[in-house]
Amino acid sequence: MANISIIGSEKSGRTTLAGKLGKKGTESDITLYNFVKGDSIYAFVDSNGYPASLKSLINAINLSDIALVCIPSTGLNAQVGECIVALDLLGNKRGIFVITMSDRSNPVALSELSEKIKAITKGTNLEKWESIAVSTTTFEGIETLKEKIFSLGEETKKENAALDGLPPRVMVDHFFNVTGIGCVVLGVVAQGTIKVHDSLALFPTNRPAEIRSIQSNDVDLKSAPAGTRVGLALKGVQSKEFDRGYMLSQKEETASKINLKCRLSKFTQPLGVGDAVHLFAGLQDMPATISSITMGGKDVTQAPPGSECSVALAAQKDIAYSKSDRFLIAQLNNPKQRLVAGCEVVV
Ligand SMILES: Nc1nc2c(ncn2[C@@H]2O[C@H](COP(=O)(O)OP(=O)(O)OP(=O)(O)O)[C@@H](O)[C@H]2O)c(=O)[nH]1
Ligand SMILES: [Mg+2]
Repeated sequence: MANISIIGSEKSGRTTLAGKLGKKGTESDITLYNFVKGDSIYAFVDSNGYPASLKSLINAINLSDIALVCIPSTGLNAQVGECIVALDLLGNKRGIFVITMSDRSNPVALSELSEKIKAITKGTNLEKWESIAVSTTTFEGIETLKEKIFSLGEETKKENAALDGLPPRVMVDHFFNVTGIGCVVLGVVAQGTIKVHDSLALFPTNRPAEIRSIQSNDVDLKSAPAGTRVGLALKGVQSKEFDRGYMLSQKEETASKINLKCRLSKFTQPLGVGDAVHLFAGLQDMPATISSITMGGKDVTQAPPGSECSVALAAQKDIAYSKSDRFLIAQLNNPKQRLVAGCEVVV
């Protein structure tokens, strides 16, 4: 199983590409497309709410191990920049730059664009990512792209296998009531292996829930390892108790006041004490206020772009998280550059 986000700028051919790579499933501000190859399932997540919704982008990235960044053959733009900053601040992802609509360009312009991509990603986590030019009308590059996705998929499978033995955690992205079954949630096993009859709890509310049944791509399973996109029927909770990003697990940290170690984007405005920001934690997101900032052990009122600092922050609701989770701080009203910082939790 591999989870792959399809992100990139507006009208860059994301949805058309998703439709060529898989079969459409659940649809909201993120839309799922599935493809089965032998015993491997590839779940694509189209960030169709982006760029209007930053949440759609961040959720698609956080739900996947591999990102396809779509860049139209006409060239780079601010939205591609924002996607690159998001991936860099979240770190540790694999991915491919997909130069879309290659039929509207020519080989010289396409190779110039892939050089430009190399130049702007230099020094980021994405500097080694390949660029592949594709067209969904002539099918140029589609097979090459698929082969590359399969090989990255094999790498992530191995990486996820190393997480199978950890305590189970499921990130929930959709939840609803099914007549005759009850509460059904969709999501990804972030770590560990879940089993039918597991007694877990829903966080941040700490409500007990038992796994009644597990499905992946409409097939019933007895257990599901890390990295599997699952549908779960649950006992003991109702779908209305859920919110996007709630975690099913044995134990999560839950707090609304959090200390974060932050790396500010080079392209952001300074971050100041008292600033109203938007916090992304896994698939959860909420308004928050910066309570204090320290740099090099000293209290400061502002942290400049590109700097590292520690931030104490008060969120509007409880957040469920674990030590290994990455957070993002954003300014949703900044038209130019919404992403402010990538953060790790200080425990
Ligand atoms: N010529 C050509 N047109 C394409 C290709 N891929 C997509 N298009 C067209 O480009 C337009 C945008 O494609 P979409 O797939 O909707 O792009 P998107 O990024 O999902 O767009 P939004 O979600 O609306 O931002 C559509 O009219 C497509 O038919 C391609 O490879 N070649
Ligand atoms: Mg679309």
